[in-house]
Amino acid sequence: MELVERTLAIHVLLALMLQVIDATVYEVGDAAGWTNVGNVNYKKWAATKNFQLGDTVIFEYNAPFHNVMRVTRAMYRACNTSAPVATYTTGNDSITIRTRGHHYFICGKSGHCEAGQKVDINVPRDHQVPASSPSASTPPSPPVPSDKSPGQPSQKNRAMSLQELKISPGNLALAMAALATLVLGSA
Ligand SMILES: [Cu+2]
Repeated sequence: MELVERTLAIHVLLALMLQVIDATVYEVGDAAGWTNVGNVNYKKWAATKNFQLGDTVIFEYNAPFHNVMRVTRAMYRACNTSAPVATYTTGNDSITIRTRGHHYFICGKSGHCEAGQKVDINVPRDHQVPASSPSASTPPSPPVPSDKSPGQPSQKNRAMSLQELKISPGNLALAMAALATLVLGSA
């Protein structure tokens, strides 16, 4: 129990850190940018990427001549520009991916989507809970000092779970005793 809690807390922290470190910025279409000229294959472009939560995609284009519309899957497939979820028009639109699954973008200018100016940014959903940490992408010296800073993450964890129990003043002494036991136990 003790070890499991601590391990879990460390894994969660590690996963959060890796997520920040791993955040990548992608220029949609690379050097070509966001355009309907030159038959840029955005499907192929996206297929070579491994999009993760926290990644940012940048759409660069000549602002009056293109835009970026976030749309549903059906609208993406049909190149339907009538009711976008969101529209970006600056010519240098930076969008950070915060949710898993498909993120469909098309150009809203007439005929552009049909000409291939559409892209599907997909962050796969089949990721496991950080319990079985990503060993492949873990840096060689991650901060996993199970001896160095004993109990720090797990104490925090416990403090939170005690708060969630909504301890009444009458039970406070009992709670403190329980906490002390847990803290001493973790040493
Ligand atoms: Cu366009």
